[in-house]
Amino acid sequence: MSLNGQYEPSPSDWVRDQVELYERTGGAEGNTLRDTGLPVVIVTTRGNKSGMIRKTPLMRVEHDGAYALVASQGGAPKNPVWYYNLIAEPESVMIQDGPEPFEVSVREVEGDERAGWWDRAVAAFPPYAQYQLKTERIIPVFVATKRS
Ligand code: F42
Repeated sequence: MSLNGQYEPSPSDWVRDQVELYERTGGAEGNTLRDTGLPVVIVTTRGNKSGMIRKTPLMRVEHDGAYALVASQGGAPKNPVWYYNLIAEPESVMIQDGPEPFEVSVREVEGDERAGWWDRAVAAFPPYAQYQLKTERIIPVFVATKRS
């Protein structure tokens, strides 16, 4: 399913501004989490209630061309709501990791597969480990693979 439609920016200014900078520069700027130097990607989903196009910066966790999307939300008790967009339409997702976005399929991973991707995620962004200690919620991990 293609992802055209009306874009609804995040209500969070810093998130909206990061998406705008990343897209305007083709990923040359706005491509790290603030001044950490740690890379981010932009994930596009469709709102599962509104149908609006949503764009969410996430830490870049890549391995062999696949990506982990970690619904950490800073270790908050509840999932970020983009989680429900991925669950609703796992085939209507795009990732931008550089100049051009590409279509991906996503699936939530469990067990050993999740554990392997969790290790990669923590290696890419160590605060994930702290976030998991902060909450009873098992932080969901999706794996995104490019759609041919
Ligand atoms: N968040 C993470 O969870 N993991 C990361 O690795 C991560 C990295 C990161 C790097 C840079 C950066 O700038 C932000 C980063 N964030 C990371 C924060 C991330 O970009 C999101 O802001 C955060 O995860 C919260 O996501 P959220 O989807 O809960 O955002 C809320 C604030 C939001 O946008 N709400 C909208 C609103 O109007 O209140 C609605 C969004 C939406 O998708 N609505 C759906 C719809 O139908 O339109 C309905 C969703 C539902 O089922 O309720």
